[in-house]
Amino acid sequence: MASQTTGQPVAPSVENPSASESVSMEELQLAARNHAMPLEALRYPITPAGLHYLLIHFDIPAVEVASWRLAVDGLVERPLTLSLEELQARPKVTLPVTLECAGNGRALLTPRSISQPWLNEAVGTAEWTGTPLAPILREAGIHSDAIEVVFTGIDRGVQGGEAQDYQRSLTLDDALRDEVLLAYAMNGAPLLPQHGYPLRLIVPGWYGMTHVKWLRGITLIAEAFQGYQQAGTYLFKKNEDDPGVPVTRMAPRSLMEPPGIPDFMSRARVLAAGACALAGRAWSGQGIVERVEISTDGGRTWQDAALGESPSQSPYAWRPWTFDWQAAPGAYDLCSRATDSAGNIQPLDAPWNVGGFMNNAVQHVAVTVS
Ligand SMILES: Nc1nc2c(c(=O)[nH]1)N[C@H]1C(S)=C(S)[C@@H](COP(=O)(O)O)O[C@H]1N2
Ligand SMILES: [Mo]
Repeated sequence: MASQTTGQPVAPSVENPSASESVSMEELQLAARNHAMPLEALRYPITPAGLHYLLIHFDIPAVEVASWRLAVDGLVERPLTLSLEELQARPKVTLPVTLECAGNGRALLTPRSISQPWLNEAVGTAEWTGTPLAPILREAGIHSDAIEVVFTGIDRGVQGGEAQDYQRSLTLDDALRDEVLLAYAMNGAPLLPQHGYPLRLIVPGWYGMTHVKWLRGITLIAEAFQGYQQAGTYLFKKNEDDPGVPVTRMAPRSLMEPPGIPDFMSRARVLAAGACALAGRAWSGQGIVERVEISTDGGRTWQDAALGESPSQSPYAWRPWTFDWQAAPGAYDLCSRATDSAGNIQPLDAPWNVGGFMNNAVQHVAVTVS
């Protein structure tokens, strides 16, 4: 068990973006459609579907499952057309997977990149059930010229001035990994309309944009895909002239279930003095989380938390952590930070970038103990 902390009381830091530049009505419009996971839902190892975060670029499409088909085409020997029933009759896998939006933490970077203004909570873990992708690609017969696989959703819209279907690609090697699934169920029930009914891609370990919802097409191609969601965004750019590096796997992050009770407007926490069991979850797509540390003084000093097992011991789902805190009266800035098996550690400040991606800086939870 973690030892008792004696951190000095410090002024709580505030995460509320009202401290910086105002959020626009357009950002509010996006934020009202695309909700985060309320932090208290960190108590559930598997996030109830209605509490899982949501990100929908365009509209949730209407789908008639009787006429819906998945097409597998492009550089294949035998193009396939599969109904939902045919996909469900194939080998079935259920896997807990943590999904996080690549823009999680965007609104906490200064200056703020203008898009969905996430704080820290664009995350969720679900049990996804589906059929592995690789055997389907192999059945279709992969042409020797194929180097990428493009996944196309039914949804359509305009972004960056371009009318488009929502499309993302993977290299053939990434697409053929065993854990990549075509999922038709979430937490044991058919996908909800907002989560991609009837079928979505699940690419464990990768940021959210990769997991194409409302999937209708899988196309093998001989060149690097240049669609907007691949080549026009999801690039980590240090400045506007930087060609950028593609955003792929999730950087390590941990979150704390806020203790005590919240203030309605600021969401700062109020807590009675005494023993307080802090808890949260941590994940990484670049390795396994091997360590979580807690700070009660805004990241000046750290102590180890106790780590538990991920749901069903899935290497692709978050791990729970706990920390026994003896809370003395005062003001605290509680933080947690994760380290993964690849040696990545959450920073106190993540590097600014044009799109506001991959901000895995430690969370600050302002607490007043009385
Ligand atoms: N077809 C389609 N797939 C999509 C998106 C989308 O807008 N259209 N959004 C992506 C993004 S950016 C994220 S973060 C995840 C969110 O998945 P969720 O809403 O099920 O949590 O879906 C991804 N898949
Ligand atoms: Mo996202």
